Amino acid sequence: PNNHRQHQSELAAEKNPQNSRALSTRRELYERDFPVYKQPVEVGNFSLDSERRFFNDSRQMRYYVEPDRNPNFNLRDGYKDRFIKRDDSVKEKLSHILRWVIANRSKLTTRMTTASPCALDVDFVTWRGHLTKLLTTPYETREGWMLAATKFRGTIYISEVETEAAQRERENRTERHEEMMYWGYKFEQYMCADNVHSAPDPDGVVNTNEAFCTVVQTRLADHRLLFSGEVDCRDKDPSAPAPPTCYIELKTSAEICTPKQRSNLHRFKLLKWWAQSFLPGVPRVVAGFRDHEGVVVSVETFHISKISQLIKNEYNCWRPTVCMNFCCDFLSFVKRAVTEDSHSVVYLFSWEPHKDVTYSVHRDSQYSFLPHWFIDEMST
Ligand code: 0WD
Ligand code: CA
Repeated sequence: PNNHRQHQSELAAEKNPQNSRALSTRRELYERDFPVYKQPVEVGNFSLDSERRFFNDSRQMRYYVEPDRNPNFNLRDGYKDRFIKRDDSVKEKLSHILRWVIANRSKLTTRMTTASPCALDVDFVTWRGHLTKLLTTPYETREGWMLAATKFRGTIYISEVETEAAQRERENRTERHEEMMYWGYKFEQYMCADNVHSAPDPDGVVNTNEAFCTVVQTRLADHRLLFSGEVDCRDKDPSAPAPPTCYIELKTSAEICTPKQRSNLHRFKLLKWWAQSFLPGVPRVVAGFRDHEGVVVSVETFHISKISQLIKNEYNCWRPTVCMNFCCDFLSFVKRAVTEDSHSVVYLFSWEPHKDVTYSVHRDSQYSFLPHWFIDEMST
């Protein structure tokens, strides 16, 4: 009987995209004008140190250092002896953002009353990475996702839940894959200095617990968003524009030797790079292209605002408007579904490629993710 009901609801979704229990991810449905996306404003930032401790400041900010035209960065250096890896089995959920919210609550509220503690002036609080996944969903064919949503004092908090497939993948990574994950962080070390006047230190230790995160506020159509994202570095010129415009995202990618490889970069990687940096208003991605031995042989800058032009000539390519309209419609879907305002109720949104987004409701379950200290603090 369960199967039967699910089949019925899929049929309904097919006929009626407004079906209240399911949301289609078919690209054709999101081919319309680009929605309003306000220029993101940095409202704060925070740092996580080598032991993953939170600081409400920019102590982990790093500065971009222009590399040689033909660098020779060996990304394998230090993997065995100068690498401290964050324990990614520890699920931090939204905790760092929530600590930032508590420390900066007055910046996020206008409706001050003495009678009751005021609500935040935003509809959604989440990680930038979760929004990136939403933007790329209409084009994703391999990995599904699960997002938990809780409405608390008028604001909807969205936190990822690791899927079983993602957990299996994390627990069964090959040694080669583990090492290649290190390469991205090693590239950052070759490209970034700790101070405006210092040079990168490739002899140092790579510690992936350390992070600098921006917190931005913006609006997508009628959704007021507050999210945080990790930032690799900033332009060291003191006259550079204010954050987030001075920020630079760093990437590594396999060296491009054929037109087919360039086309694949445009069709698949630039989608992810664009979505991730467009959201917080980071204007540039600097990519290091490496050979199979992990040596960076060239560096190229991609301007986020020029990416839609760059991909126009690719056959059957992704479109920014589809990404943004899907995200917008998903957030509307969440607002319609998440009706009960309670810290202990989770609406769990799930998606698998080639299926609709659906959700289930969980009370006082393993999925509840707002910590007690946050609920207590926001209740005073
Ligand atoms: O627990 C989780 N499931 C997640 C935790 C998922 C996503 C993020 N996070 C947390 C971590 O605390 C991390 O410090 O968010 C922070 C980064 O947030 P984000 O900016 O929203 O995430 P995303 O845009 O996916 O990644 C940005 C960078 C990555 O750079 P690349 O160039 O590879 O996209 O953050 C790093 C990585 O360097 N990163 C992470 N660092 C620690 N834990 C994680 C993670 N789970 N995911 C990405
Ligand atoms: Ca990066």
